[in-house]
Amino acid sequence: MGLPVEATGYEKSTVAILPVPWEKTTSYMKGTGNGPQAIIDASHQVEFYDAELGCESWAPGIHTCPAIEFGKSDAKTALDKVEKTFGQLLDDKKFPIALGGEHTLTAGCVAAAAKRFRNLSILQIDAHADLRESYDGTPYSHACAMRLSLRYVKKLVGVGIRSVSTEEVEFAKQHPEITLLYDHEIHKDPQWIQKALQGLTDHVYLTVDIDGFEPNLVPATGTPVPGGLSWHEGLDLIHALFKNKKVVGADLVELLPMSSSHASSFTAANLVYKLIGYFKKYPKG
Ligand SMILES: [Mn+2]
Repeated sequence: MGLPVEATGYEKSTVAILPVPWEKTTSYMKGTGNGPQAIIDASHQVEFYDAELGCESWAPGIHTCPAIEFGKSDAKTALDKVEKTFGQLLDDKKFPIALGGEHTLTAGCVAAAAKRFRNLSILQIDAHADLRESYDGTPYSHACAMRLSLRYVKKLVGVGIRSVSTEEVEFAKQHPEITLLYDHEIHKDPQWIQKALQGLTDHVYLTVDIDGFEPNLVPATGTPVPGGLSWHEGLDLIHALFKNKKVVGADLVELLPMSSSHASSFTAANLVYKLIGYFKKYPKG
């Protein structure tokens, strides 16, 4: 954000931004590995003062970690790296926010969080259910992100879902720990935020696939789908989440920077700052 340098040190900062430029299995448009840097670049234009919260949310500091380097790692090794790095941030009592990269990386963050917070659940904002057992011949596809993450958690709530296979719908039906709030339903249901919260435990990991939002708001993503959450619907949900639950960590994934859509990167950067603002507003032991 171009914060004063004394507000970016690791020790003092309560929030840690972790760039995770992992991209291996993107199926449609490529380039999500450039997402973290684009969000960081755009963050320099984000205003410190948050008009909704009536304060500046950065104090006492936000630390940006070096990007994880994957080299020629396979997916399993990559997830182990993500788990180790994210886990260290949790051990140091930071509120970690991973920037992707493709959705697969969530499984590494969730593995780390679940080992430290028993009874963890996931709130997923996404156009896709990501519940496939395997896709394009690999269980480590972005299309399998939640299926992988379910190994570690008790409950999962997916919101904004509007692109889903028969296999995934059947899988979700057979698993009562999964709540899918379909996009076509939430727009007619004034209770949708309540329903999302009801499906979660007290400790929550938040994963935001940027394609959960409307593609006219964020066109710069690999697999855009019509429909989705508006900016304010998304913020209302996330605000209610931080107010009512302890959010232990978060990620924002699947931004695919495009020079034709710099608004997308800026939206993502603003969203990350909103997460930080809500986190600060509702401190929980
Ligand atoms: Mn996804």
